[in-house]
Amino acid sequence: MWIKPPADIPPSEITPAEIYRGRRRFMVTAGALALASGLGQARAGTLLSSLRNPTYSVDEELTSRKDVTGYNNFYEFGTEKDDPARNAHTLRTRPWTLRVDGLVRRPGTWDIDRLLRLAPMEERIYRLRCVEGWSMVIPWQGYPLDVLIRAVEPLGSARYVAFTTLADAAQMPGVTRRVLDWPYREGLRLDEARHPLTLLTFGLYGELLPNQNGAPVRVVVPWKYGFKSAKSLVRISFTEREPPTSWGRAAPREYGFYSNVNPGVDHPRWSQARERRIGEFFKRPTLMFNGYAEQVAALYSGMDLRRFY
Ligand SMILES: Nc1nc2c(c(=O)[nH]1)N[C@H]1C(S)=C(S)[C@@H](COP(=O)(O)O)O[C@H]1N2
Ligand SMILES: [Mo]
Repeated sequence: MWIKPPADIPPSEITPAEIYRGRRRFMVTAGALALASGLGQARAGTLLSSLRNPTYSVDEELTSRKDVTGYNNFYEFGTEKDDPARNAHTLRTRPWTLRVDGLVRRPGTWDIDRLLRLAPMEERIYRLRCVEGWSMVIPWQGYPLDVLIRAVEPLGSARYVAFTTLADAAQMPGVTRRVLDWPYREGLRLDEARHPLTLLTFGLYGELLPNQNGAPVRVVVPWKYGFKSAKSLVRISFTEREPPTSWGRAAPREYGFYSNVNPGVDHPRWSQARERRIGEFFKRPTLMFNGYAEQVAALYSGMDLRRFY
């Protein structure tokens, strides 16, 4: 089965996932993938067919797959950059469910393979800027979070979404250390969550997400610092009030709820004016909203971004 391209993508832009690797391999479409995962075989390395969405992709050199999957922040598996790649093999990503609840007309529990098939997989090449001062360019596979939001029908009173990620000490050695208040929690304003750039993400480099990158499902919010992009989601709740976040609770002066990439607002302990693109030597200037200002600035018109950092 081949997934029909979304109507706004010209066929000339369709790029199969195999371009990433020289090896010839079998394509696994979403249908076959569901079958494989039913048999307990879905794992990192399983190909995920997708269609490049050029409207939401940047034309910049990709960060190597080795760096994307080897230099990570995923504190549930340790605080060193190479800890997640070394330790995350213990994460079991099947079976897996995502609970969607709170202020919605259709709360429910989504099996990961049903969630995978909810919409056509798109490939989007996004910049990711970590609050620590490094950045990457990553080809993700996913579809807009708004597809799921529409499916669950938020009530008029819903103003925020709260993300909760897995915290299981049996699978995640870092959870036994109290570096953060587990489970890892994040949140977005509802209009941010519904923005077409906000991606519910299942893969990278044309394959199911490696565990260290947040398998089996994470969110990617490219105009915000990386920590807003919560990994290994188990619950999405719709709320009326701004939800608490793990980093906000750990250090409220340093990590605000918005955490938009902003070269003009420094972290209290370091400048955010420049960044090191992983794989490059010289630093480059950090762009307002990580370079996505044209698409997202309107979300914050009239807001003082020094106060709402
Ligand atoms: N559950 C969870 N999600 C998380 C983190 C984490 O420690 N735990 N780290 C965040 C940070 S600080 C960054 S920069 C990105 C890194 O994503 P990547 O490793 O896939 O590049 O994941 C974010 N999501
Ligand atoms: Mo980060």
